Amino acid sequence: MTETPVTVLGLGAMGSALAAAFLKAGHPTTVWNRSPGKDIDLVAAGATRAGSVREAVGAGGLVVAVLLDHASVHETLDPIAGELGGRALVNLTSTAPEDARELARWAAGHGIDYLDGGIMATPGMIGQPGSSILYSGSRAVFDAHRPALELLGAAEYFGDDAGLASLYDFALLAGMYIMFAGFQHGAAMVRSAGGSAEAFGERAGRWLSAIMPSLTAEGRVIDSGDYSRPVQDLRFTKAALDAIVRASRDAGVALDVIGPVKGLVDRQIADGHGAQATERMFEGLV
Ligand code: FVH
Repeated sequence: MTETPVTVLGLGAMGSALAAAFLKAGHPTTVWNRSPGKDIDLVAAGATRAGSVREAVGAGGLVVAVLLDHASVHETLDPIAGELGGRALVNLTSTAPEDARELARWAAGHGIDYLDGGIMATPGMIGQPGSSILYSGSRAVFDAHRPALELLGAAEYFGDDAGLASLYDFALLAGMYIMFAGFQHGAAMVRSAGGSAEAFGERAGRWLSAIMPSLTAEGRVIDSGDYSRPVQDLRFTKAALDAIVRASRDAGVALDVIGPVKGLVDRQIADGHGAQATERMFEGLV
């Protein structure tokens, strides 16, 4: 077998999916998990079980960590940092950008070549179209192991600042969570009239898909900093949001989601920007 050996540390839902993808493509794959029992299917499929982290990284090749959080990465790797010196480490554990940068400094201090990653996929999507993983940190690790990384999902490199991948990851997730909260607000309004959330989900999905392409143009306005030629000005948006807030109240729906959005618009208007483009809400966030 000529494929690079890979060690996967952490066999939760995501680590197991990643290890399965490496195995399927013929990479000799060594697996380790803190608690026993999660490697049974992988070992049956050809993975090598490691009894300790030291034994796992001793297998050589690329080391991929997919643990719960930043603290668990240190807890797992600190005792064997010496063994990782001169090796490539890809950390796909979700960590805040500053935590990723701290790990990159820690790795550099031990001579470890460190690449951080943010997974834009659920375990079931790994290796399927639609899965993508954002990387930053060591360009050398990214280039050397790109074929293996592409097995998991489309691989994109953001730069040598190790915090960039998680910055983009969390920026995308922030948008996703706020969009889901917006959907739930709408579903609560619809329920007040006996409508089902499932049917509303189908309708909302179509509506959101139709308007999403406008995000690029919205971003262009924000980047320009010129809000003087509004397609929709803040006064217009305020009238719409005031009506939505009134309708929400009447429907008995809490204002926790829509209230802060209205607050951003109200603040811009109070500052005298009512005739400017609605995109100016952005300025209240930075
Ligand atoms: N699952 C998903 O959809 C998301 C997609 C986007 C990226 N995330 C991140 O991936 C990391 C792992 O997620 P996961 O889904 O595999 O998570 P779990 O199934 O909960 O498994 C967690 C593993 O971490 C091990 N672990 C926890 N604490 C420690 C520790 N102190 N020392 C060593 N290992 C630890 C845990 O081991 P055990 O509980 O089975 O012994 C699991 O292997 C995560 O950052 C997501 O945010 C996934």
